[in-house]
Amino acid sequence: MLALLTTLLMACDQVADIVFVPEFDVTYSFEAGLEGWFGNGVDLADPSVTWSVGASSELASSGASAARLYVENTNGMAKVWIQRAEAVEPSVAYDVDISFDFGTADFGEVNLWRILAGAHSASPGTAAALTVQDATGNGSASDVGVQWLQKSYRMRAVSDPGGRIHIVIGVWGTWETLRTYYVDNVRLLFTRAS
Ligand SMILES: [Ca+2]
Repeated sequence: MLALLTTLLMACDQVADIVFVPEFDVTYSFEAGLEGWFGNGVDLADPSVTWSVGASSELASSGASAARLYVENTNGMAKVWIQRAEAVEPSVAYDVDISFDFGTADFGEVNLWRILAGAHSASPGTAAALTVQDATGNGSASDVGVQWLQKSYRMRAVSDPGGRIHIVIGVWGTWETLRTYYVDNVRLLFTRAS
């Protein structure tokens, strides 16, 4: 029995030896501005949508400030996000883990927006290029103000010939109203796809 157990443990050790580790592991907390991220968006006309993205000390889940996204979704279809080009190896497929804290006051089951979180070979210029995730609700049935949710997504992306993968974190405005969201404690892991 002991011999069998030892064999199993050795097998486990061997499995552990071939686990792929992230090639790039970066974090952002927006303590010194947007730290290389910038605001971007699509479908911001008819009528013109007022929006802004910046570092803010209003709220934070880590440290003293976070990225703040503000959208007056007057056309009912605005998409606004923070974006950053990460430097990786050129023309390589990566599994990309995007995790972050998402501050949202959206409550209930209706009128929620959708979260955007994507890794792209080129900067997305249309709604169709975006990666849409789950709803923006904070899980409360009533208005309890901004709550921080831990979000985590995995996707595959191929870097461009210049060695860049474009990361997008934001919101898809599916309801005609104005909203403010916060993003903090971002971690990006790039693991070479096997
Ligand atoms: Ca922070």
